[in-house]
Amino acid sequence: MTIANPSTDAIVTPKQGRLGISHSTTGAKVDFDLTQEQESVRRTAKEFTDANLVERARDNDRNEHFDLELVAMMAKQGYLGAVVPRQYGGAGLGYITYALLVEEIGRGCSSMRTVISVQTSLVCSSILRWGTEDQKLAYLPLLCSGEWLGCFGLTEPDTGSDAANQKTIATKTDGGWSITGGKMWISLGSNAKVAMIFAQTDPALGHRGIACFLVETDTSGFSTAPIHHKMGLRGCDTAELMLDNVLVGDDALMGEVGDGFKIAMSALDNGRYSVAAGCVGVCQGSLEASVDYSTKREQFGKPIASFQLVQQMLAEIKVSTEAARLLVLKAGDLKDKGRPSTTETSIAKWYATEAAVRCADTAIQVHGGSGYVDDYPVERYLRDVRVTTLYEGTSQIQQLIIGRSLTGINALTPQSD
Ligand code: COS
Repeated sequence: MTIANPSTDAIVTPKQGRLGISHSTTGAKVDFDLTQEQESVRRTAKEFTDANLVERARDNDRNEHFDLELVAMMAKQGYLGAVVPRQYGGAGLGYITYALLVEEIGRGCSSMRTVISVQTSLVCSSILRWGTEDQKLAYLPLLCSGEWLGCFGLTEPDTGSDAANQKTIATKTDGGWSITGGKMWISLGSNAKVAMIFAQTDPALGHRGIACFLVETDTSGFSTAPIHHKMGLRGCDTAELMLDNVLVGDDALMGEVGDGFKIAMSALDNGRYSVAAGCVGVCQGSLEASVDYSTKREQFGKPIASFQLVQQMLAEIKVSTEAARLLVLKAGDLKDKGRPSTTETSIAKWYATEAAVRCADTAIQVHGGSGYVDDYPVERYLRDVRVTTLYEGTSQIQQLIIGRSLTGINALTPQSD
């Protein structure tokens, strides 16, 4: 998809409007066709997903197995460094193209999609934007190739939505820092070789005292514990991180002391985008499974798809899928143009994650009793996707970001009379 604006070359002229929509020559022009590269990446990701992820997703879910072989296969496809420039070992894709591939992976397996979201959008994108040249050269090739996994250590046992309230402390030493604290609900935490660790350097400074460190997880004092019995994402590694006087050099600092909160927020602008794209995949998967099932399953002597109330459910899933996809691609267009996209990303994340929960739930309704067991993917879709309205910022946090952009009022800070 290419979305043009008046300041760039016209992609669709009024006479050429492929959708039969004519715009004035001074208005915005929208072209819903994919470029050849986008179409090719999407098709390859679809084939990869159908050939590899779909089949293994159920067993990995049943066995709570974090499938490192699949992770290596995704790395080989270039999916772990998709938006990283080639000079650092990435695939150099744009954000719209990235969303298309994340959607396909998300349709197959949200656990594997989470690997891409964390590795590519949270960790690689942050190093790319905030890292020194040495840090980029040291870590990006290892992360893009999948040789190393990375994780994002922001959330703590007592620090979720209020991300500025970091209890992990970094204390200055001679030539480096000592970090002590704990992180919670960290995707890839048990397997990561490098962790982005956010820590407070001076509590009096609030969010302006937070720093971000690239901590290699084999450093003395760093330990992890896996988290089991999750509702979904059972094929993904989720862990708790413990840091007990972990000593790192000054060269582990990313950005300046005090940049940590901005690093976290900019990382989440990218992470939320990929979560939203993956949720479009779950919507699409729910749609395909429901159409397939309802056209084959017969009741009262005819396919259940012939009943109006079933068609209504299919239509609801379809419209939610299309709307979610367009919101993701709109945010991606801004990212590709290097424009601010925080609000549009929150809009896409809020809508797409809630839509995915709704679509998966409706798909179970279409499947009836069969949808309640894992012979079909829809019950896993629902369990896997339920966390997406919680992680990387709850739906309520996205709504507050949107509300603030509309009103200029930060609902989280005390208002003066
Ligand atoms: N990119 C870069 N910088 C950003 C930013 C963004 N998207 N959003 C905010 N900032 C900066 C602001 O510019 C401000 O900078 P200054 O110190 O120079 O003024 C600073 O960060 C503080 O911003 P703000 O006042 O908006 O912070 P709030 O404390 O009001 O918090 C929310 C904002 C609630 C949006 C934030 O805490 C948040 O996203 N919380 C959810 C955390 C989350 O998603 N956790 C899940 C972790 S991963 S599972």
